[in-house]
Amino acid sequence: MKDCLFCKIVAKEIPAEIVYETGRTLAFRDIDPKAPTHVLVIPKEHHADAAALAEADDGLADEVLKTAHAVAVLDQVAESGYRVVFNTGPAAGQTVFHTHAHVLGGRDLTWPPG
Ligand code: D5M
Repeated sequence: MKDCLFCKIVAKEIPAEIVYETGRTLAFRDIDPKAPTHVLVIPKEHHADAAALAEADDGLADEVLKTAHAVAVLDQVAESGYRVVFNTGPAAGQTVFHTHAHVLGGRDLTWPPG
């Protein structure tokens, strides 16, 4: 999608530190990490938010979650525990409207998040 930051990362028009990739998903390190592991997992296809991704109803949301787990294994945080977060909508803090799962780990995470 034109003018979408994460579509530009998929198209390799903007650089990113890619850590894992499947046919339909891409995982790259967050530019402003909030934990030792902070990776964003996106569907390569543009969906504005998690609700739109769920609506796609073709297994893509499953693939995003599987990629999130693969990232946690790669970064060696799967055993100790990690968090997967989809900020959905402005009040939840979503700033980039190409849906993305934040994969956070490598430190003790507090609950509830702010
Ligand atoms: O999360 C949007 C996230 O996207 C936020 O944590 C920063 C990150 N971000 C923004 N630009 C980039 C680039 N260019 N590379 C990597 N990460 C980036 P949200 O849930 O929408 O607030």
